[in-house]
Amino acid sequence: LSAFVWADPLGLEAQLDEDERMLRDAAASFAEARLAPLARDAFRGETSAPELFPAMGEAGLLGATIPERFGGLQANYVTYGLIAREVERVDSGYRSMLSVQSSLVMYPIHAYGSDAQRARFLPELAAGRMIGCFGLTEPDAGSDPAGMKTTARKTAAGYVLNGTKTWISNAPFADVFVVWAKSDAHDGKIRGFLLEKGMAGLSSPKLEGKLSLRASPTGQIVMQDVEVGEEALLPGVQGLKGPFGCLNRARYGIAWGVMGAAEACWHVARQYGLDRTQFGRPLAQTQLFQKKLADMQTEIALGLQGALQLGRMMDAGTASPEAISLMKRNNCGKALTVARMARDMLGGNGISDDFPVMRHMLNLETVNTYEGTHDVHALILGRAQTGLQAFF
Ligand code: TGC
Ligand code: FAD
Repeated sequence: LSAFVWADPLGLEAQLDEDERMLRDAAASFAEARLAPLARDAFRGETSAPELFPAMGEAGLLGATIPERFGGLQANYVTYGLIAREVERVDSGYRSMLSVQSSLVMYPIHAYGSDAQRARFLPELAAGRMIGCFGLTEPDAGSDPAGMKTTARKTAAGYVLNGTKTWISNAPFADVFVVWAKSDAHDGKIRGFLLEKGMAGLSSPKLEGKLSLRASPTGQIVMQDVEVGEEALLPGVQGLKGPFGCLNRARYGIAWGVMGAAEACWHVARQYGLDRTQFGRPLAQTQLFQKKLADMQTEIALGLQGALQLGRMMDAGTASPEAISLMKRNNCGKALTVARMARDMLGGNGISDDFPVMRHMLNLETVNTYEGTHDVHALILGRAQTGLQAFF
């Protein structure tokens, strides 16, 4: 048998190929050099940093799975997950900025867009010269997006959009808005539209007062008689499977990302326990402390293995939406538990932003809620194994 590697007990590293390791290392260097120095103050000040998009673009982190001819890396889904893990190791808000751009804006334009839409938007979004956001949630339609009220009314020249989207990541500084609306020209079915900053009747006010994900600006998308031409419609999809096709990719990335945040908390707690002495011995030499470390190590090792297997299935085309729900739900819940444990293990210092654990813990409250809440994913899995619908 081999020697035990405490930080990688199930040998994740050896299951990656050379390209995956190389792109992961590049993302880790970027996150450490460019994001880590900003994270604490960004959380404290709730500051927006649109300039991070061109920096992420230059580092090749935006639209990793998009073909090279549109500015992407043409990398596999495992690589996309590894990038999310490295960025979220620093802060979930930065991963949010990245995954909205990649999975919720570039993916639908690539998968459902016209040639003209792809050519116009994808290279700009990949370079971070344009910032995108994704508007599905509304004040009265969160877990149940089928209840949305936003409408697209057909006109001779195109459509007129009316409605309000809320809790929209990147909205306050977005240039491109992927908006989902019920279209009267398509039997009331949900269709996707690409709106652009500056259109008459379109605004995106910032939501203030978030106690979570403060490095990632969140806003509304308010549409009052926004007129668009036919070229704004995403032609390739209709119905809820349009937005859900995007969510599948983003939820998958989150399953990796939250493990990065959890690893950061675990490593900090371990080091803290080695450095701090109480009752004449390091905290790390007490049984309760070691049990917590073992629990963290176990959940993270299992969560990473699950994420990797799901990534291999994504790349092979065998992943199901339910398998994605399983890993998104499990890894968010486990990451939150790890972060709460780490917060406790640091004692009073656990609540200080001199350490990242409480920031991660607060961020993970959002990540456990968005992209389908923990309980909504339980209902998706419950329905899939019983055949019984328990949503309503
Ligand atoms: P249901 O009857 O289940 O499905 C309606 C249609 O949609 C299709 N579908 C999917 N297609 C692909 N992938 C999936 N995961 C899909 N889930 C459903 C389905 O096949 C059907 O298609 P068709 O052609 O037969 O009509 O719909 P329902 O209304 O019963 O849905 C219930 C439920 C709970 C599954 C769903 O609404 C849900 O997942 N709710 C959660 C909402 C959510 O995740 N919102 C996310 C908003 S975006 C966000 O949070 C971004 S945060 C980003 C960041 O900052 O990182
Ligand atoms: P609700 O749906 O009202 O749920 C409230 C509670 O009820 C939850 O605990 C839920 O699990 C529970 N619940 C709901 N239905 C049931 C049921 N049938 N049975 C049992 N329990 C149920 N959305 C976007 O479209 N784009 C974005 O970019 C985006 N970014 C976000 C960023 C942040 C910081 C946050 C906080 C949210 C973001 N969201 C975004 C919205 C997010 O997806 C929603 O908040 C989420 O889907 C939950 O919807 P809700 O907040 O309306 O909660």
